[in-house]
Amino acid sequence: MDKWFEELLEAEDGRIVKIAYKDLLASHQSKFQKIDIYDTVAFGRMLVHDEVIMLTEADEAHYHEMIVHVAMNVHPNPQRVLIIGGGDGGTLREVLKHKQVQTAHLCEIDGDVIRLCKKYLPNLSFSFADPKAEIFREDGAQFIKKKKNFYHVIIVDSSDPIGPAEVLFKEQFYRDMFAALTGDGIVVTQSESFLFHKDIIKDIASFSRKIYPIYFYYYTMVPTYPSGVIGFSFCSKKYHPINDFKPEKVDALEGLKYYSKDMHKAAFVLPQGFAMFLESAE
Ligand code: SPM
Repeated sequence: MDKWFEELLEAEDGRIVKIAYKDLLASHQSKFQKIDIYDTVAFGRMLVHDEVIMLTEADEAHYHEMIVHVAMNVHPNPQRVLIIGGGDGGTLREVLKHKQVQTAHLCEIDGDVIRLCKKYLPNLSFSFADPKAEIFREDGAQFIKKKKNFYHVIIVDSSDPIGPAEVLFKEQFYRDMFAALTGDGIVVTQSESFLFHKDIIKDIASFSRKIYPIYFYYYTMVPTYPSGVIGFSFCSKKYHPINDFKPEKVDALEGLKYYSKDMHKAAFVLPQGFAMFLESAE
């Protein structure tokens, strides 16, 4: 194993991730970011943006199932869904497993991500061909301002809060999503790791609690991310993520690798120190 990819994003904090690879299948500088796709030794194909791992085929289901199915199994009838980001297609694939979905919009700022993932990650990107899917190659922060009282569920499958995704971690964007939701809508956003990104999560929790009646943080395991875990914000106008969970909906989902009825509930159980920290965030 003589070729190694190194993710250095958090090197200043004393940690890096190294993934051995066989080949670099594609490398492209788009208008927004550098996009690389590797064939790794142990984790299948790997998508990287600006030297930060977005997904590997080995553990992408841990992320995509958990960013999607929690909200979709809490909302009683999520007919209209919006995904912001998610240009690889993994989140869209999971959304379309729900038969109630009539329209799935996906708004990805970087069309080159979609193009390359269609070619190199077919196990995720096959979802783009579904007739219920409509793809917009636009800035999600601008796209959302045009929608009012429309979506039952909005999922923000973003990269980290640097570069093109930075605006997706701001209070105004959460306010615009609130306006784009129906009266009982739910938002789920990629909200970083409770192990290493407490300040980011504290900010999101703080302004989300001012905007949404219900806010919770939950998490999943992604071994190829630097901390091994990544979390999500659950922001809801009406439905509680546990009290309004509809476990019978899980039985209809095919091909699950990580999400289950028990995992839905377990994901909201936080380590005591972080739970107290989050509770005190104002
Ligand atoms: N559809 C997959 C997109 C991945 N989105 C999340 C990427 C997060 C990568 N960084 C993890 C933590 C490092 N700060």
